[in-house]
Amino acid sequence: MPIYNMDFETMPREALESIQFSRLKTTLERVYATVPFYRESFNNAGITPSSIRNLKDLQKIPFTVKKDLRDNYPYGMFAVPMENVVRIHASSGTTGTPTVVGYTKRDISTWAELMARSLAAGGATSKDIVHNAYGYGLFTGGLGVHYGAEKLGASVIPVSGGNTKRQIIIMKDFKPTVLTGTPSYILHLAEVAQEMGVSFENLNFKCGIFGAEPWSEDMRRDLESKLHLKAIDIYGLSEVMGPGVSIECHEAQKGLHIFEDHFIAEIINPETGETLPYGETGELVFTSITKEAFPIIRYRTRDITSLNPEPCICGRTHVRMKKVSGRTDDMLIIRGVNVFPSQIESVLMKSREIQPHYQLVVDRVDNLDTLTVMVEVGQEFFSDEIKTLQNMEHKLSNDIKEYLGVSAKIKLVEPKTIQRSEGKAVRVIDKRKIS
Ligand code: DLL
Repeated sequence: MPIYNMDFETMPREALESIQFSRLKTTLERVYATVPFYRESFNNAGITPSSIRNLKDLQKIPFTVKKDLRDNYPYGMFAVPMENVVRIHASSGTTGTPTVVGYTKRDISTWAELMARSLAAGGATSKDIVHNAYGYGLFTGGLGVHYGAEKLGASVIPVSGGNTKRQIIIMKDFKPTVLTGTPSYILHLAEVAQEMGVSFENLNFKCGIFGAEPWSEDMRRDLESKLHLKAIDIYGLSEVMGPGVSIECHEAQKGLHIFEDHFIAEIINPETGETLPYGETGELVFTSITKEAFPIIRYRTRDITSLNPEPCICGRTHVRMKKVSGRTDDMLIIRGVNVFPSQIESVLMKSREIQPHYQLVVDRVDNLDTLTVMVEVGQEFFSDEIKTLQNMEHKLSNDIKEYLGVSAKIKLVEPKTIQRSEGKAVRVIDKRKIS
């Protein structure tokens, strides 16, 4: 599959870094002149844009965190007058004030280019028909993929999330070849297709471009075998742009290439804020270097990953980030042991009796943290034999203890008990936070 933007995506490191530095300087000068938050934060650190003399100097600049965006709600972080803003997106705001982001015409065009690059990297071409099941609206998934697919010259079906039975009929009749959506919603689509007697084997998909939430390698294998397609991981976040910040190439599927001519990535130690070398795992931090309406400087994503600068067999030179295992704020600490929901997912999915629908309930009983894993068992295994189910629960609990070192109570539940998602799945219910 051709690389969409050969010049930039395969640029030698030295040339890439020189472009990064000049774009960074321009961005820093702009935010210093136009965004009071950045001017104040630079002043407090005793720096001005001219103190940044090379890429490493970026580390002198203070971080930006989600709270800063909330404090400047809704438009305080915008670097252009509203008359130049042509689009607004926002996070769902389930955990507080939503974060609001804006785009100029040029930002929308850059985003479309990066999404066209992404779709091409995932295996799509102008001949493809894209069934886009990411939600359209304030969430960046739907429109992000949409504009990128059009830019690539593909045909987009803007189905959005939900209305699942109708989606299956569309898949049969319109014969789309590329599927996009969150892994948890796609799993639901597969389930409904099966109920309707439709086999993905008889549909026309060749690849799926899935992201917006963590999903394990085991989930990837499950989706690939159920859907008969190649499942590609795409990453992004509204604060930095939306989908299309990084993507796996279909050739290697080994890490997600970050579009470094638009974003500078760093990995930091989340406790100390110190920048870590390539290969080490920590929190991902992004600086945007081409955005006009909503530039972002050293934004702490809370996503946990590592960076790999080695050249890739696909020819792209941009650094790759490892599949995101989870967020610092999703990490569960159960009696002192750190565990991500995606690690539990991996263990569960090794059992053939288990369906990939689960929810983790964390509580505190007598001052001790407890973890209960509610997971669905396949219809064929859901017998009335209490003993069989108890044995299964016992085995899964042992597996979790053995692989992850954490004690968990397993509760096998009937098929279709766990609520299905139309967007991002809710994996954790933390009762400690509720009470
Ligand atoms: O989820 C943008 C997006 C849309 C990405 C469609 C990919 C596909 P937000 O709603 O702002 O934006 O959520 C961003 O979602 O910080 C990660 O925690 C998580 N996330 C996104 N992609 C992945 C992924 C969109 N591939 C937050 N793997 C990010 C794991 C992901 N987590």
